[in-house]
Amino acid sequence: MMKIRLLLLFFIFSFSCLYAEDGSKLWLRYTPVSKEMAKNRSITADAKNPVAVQAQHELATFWKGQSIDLKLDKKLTHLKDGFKITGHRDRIKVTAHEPAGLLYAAYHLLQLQETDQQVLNLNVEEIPSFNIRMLNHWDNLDRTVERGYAGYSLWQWDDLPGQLSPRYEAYARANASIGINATVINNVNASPQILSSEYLLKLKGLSDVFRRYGIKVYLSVNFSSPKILGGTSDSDPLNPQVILWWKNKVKEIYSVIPDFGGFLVKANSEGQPGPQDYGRTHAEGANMLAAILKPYQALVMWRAFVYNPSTEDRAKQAYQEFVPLDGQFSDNVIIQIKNGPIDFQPREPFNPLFGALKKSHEMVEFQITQEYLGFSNHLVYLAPLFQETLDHDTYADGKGSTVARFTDGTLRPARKTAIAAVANIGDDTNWTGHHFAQANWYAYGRLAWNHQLASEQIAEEWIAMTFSKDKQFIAAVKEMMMTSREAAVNYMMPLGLHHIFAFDHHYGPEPWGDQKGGRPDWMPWYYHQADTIGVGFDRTARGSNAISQYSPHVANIYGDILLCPDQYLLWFHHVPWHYTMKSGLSLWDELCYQYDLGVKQVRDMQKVWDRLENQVDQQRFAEVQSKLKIQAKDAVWWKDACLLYFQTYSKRPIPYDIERPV
Ligand code: GCW
Repeated sequence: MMKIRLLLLFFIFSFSCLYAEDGSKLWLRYTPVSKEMAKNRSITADAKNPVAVQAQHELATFWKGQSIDLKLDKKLTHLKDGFKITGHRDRIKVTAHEPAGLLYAAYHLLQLQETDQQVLNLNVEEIPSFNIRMLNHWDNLDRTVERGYAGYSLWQWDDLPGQLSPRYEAYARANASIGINATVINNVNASPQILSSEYLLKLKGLSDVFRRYGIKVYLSVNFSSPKILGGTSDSDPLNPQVILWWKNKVKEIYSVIPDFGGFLVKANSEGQPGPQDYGRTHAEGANMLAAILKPYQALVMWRAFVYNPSTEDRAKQAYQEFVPLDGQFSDNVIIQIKNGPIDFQPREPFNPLFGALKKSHEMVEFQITQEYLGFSNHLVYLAPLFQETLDHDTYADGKGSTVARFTDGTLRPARKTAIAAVANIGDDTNWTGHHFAQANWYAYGRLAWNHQLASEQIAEEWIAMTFSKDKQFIAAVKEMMMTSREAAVNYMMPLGLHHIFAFDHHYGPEPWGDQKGGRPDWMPWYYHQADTIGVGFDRTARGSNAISQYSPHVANIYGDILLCPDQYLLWFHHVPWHYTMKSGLSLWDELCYQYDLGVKQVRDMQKVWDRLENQVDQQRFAEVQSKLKIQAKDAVWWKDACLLYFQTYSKRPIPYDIERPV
């Protein structure tokens, strides 16, 4: 009797484990092939490299076809770390130039299988858009994560290198499955300690795991490390002792991590040290590190996120600092530029540095973690935002000079091209806090691999692999995801409003915020400039003239109130409350309707999700449902707070047909 009871308990336990849908598996839910099927197959690889072996292992475990032959071909340099697949389901040939290409091909095949696509007469050639497809972790050594909303850092520094959490491998595998091949482990507000011998050994523990998945480790470095860690008299990049310290440090890094990727540097930005502390330029600072890293074929990613409290428009400052240095950076330096000129807002026009730097390598930095998008409480699918930036036409080299083509090597040939995004990953069971935030990690990887992919397609793939292959289910969830970014813009800051977030934490609205004695460029009024006449930041020639940093074609459009798209109107113009918009409504009424629309869109998202209850496992259904409730509440909060505040200036009534402020 006892035995039967135990057996029963065991079954119940195994069953609940099998069906526990806590989101930990991400989009990797392949089911292993049966023993029977595994017997008669041939999955061969001509390479013994651990990455190739990993590819073979994935296919051997999950691929339901008959035979696959994985081959490396050193002649196919044009493939980079991409791949070629020919054949049909039961007889497939995969060729790659790099072992990682075989691994990406394996995941490509598994994705086709998992999304029920035909695997007949395959003739696929995939070449990634960027050489380096990178995640930036803003993880601190005490395991807090700056702007992280999914728990503590994944990196368990106290246990490393002796103990390796199984999540390191799961993390690497998830990244490899979407083509991510580089990771910056630590916060750009970097602790010098990361370069200590003790931490380098811990890092070796991580990099040994990541290497099997084709992922290179990079570090954010603090520019004052020589002085703080090495005891040099200063950290002046031209001081021979400082240079020697960095040389020895880099040598030490390579002695433990032979394929180390390079450094990411936030210098002279938001209080971080940098070359300017010693009267040197960003170029002098970057080149010093670049020269030391060059023999190792490593790179310096030098961030252009710089601004200081001054009378100058913050949106103009990065351009002002970096354009005069154009041509001075070494060829293994890449300038890492945030997608917009302010700071990861729900919507920004593109950063004018793209295209303006003619002789420097440049790369985009996105933010996957939702610092300005409701943390991990709001469902906001970010592929449309990423795509919007990549597709922006800068016109810097004439029509078709998109941000993507400037950074992928097409318009500015580069030794290495790259793209980065700030990760949204933490030690939460489901990795990202919100189940749907997993889609943003996924989408970033897919776009970094191929910036021409459509957001819709990426959403379809992700939904099918993460939730269900049911066509109607996919269509409904996709629609919800595709509206979500516009919804967030509408209920937070429509029509080009920006940075009206609560001070410091950036969660809710605080357009009235005015921290006495605080930095003026961190105060919301600086950005919306509401007064009794109107609202918006005048960046035309009458105002800050930020418009002049764009190519004439773009400047003419954004600078002309009649031509400027509504979505950027208040970014570039101070517009009277009574101004007649393209819709025929006054600016004030339009603003009210946009806020109201945002709320309605979230309510619609709730309805869509509620209708899908029977098609989603109970746990994920309930967790997403409760997050959507928070989002709907927050949307109302945003609408009411912003409208009631702006109304103190507009002195106009809120139209009768929108939901009354509560
Ligand atoms: O947006 C700001 C964030 C800071 C961040 C900084 C940056 C890492 O509020 O938390 O610091 O950007 O990108 O350096």
